[in-house]
Amino acid sequence: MMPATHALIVIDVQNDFCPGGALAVTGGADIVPGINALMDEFACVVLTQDWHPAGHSSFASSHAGRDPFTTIDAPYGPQVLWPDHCVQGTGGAAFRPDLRTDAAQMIVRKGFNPAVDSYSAFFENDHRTPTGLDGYLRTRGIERLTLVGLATDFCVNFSAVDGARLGYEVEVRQELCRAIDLDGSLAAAQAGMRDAGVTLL
Ligand code: VGL
Ligand code: ZN
Repeated sequence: MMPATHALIVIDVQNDFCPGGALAVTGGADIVPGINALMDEFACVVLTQDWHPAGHSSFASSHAGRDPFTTIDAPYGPQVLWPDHCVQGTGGAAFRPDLRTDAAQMIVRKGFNPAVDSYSAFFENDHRTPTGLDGYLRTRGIERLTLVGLATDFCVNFSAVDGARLGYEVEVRQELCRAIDLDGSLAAAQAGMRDAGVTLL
């Protein structure tokens, strides 16, 4: 067992990010057995769930004439436009059926603000509006985080960097993550995580 101060954070292991889903990440489903096994080692297990209202501002379909995987200047900074995904209450937003959700004590939903995306488990993409996870972890006495899940270069990356900035000791188990890798985004994310003091395993 890991010490009680060490939490496992499982990022967005949802149907839409796995093969067959709306924003499928190559190999996304392959990490589930390893994540399930890792849960047994942690007294604190948190899941995050991408949870967008229909018509969310991060969807290309909400912007006339814009294609998925292009970038716009949102009021809070650059924003990649995605295919419609993880719409609240849909099967695509559900966790992968083989993920051991019962082993988690906390599920953090994010991306529910129609006007602002939220990659990070800690803050919306304005880098200001908290999800509440920091308060949860602090009040449970958590000091160290292991991150796994989808996608390495977006939600895992933003969560890891924010976690390090908030003062947690953060490690990313890359073999239990998979990347979207848009135009070199994986290499950029790895460099950014290293710069923030995140340990890449
Ligand atoms: C994610 C793109 C859009 C992720 C979520 O979980 O990495 N990526 N929404
Ligand atoms: Zn999303």
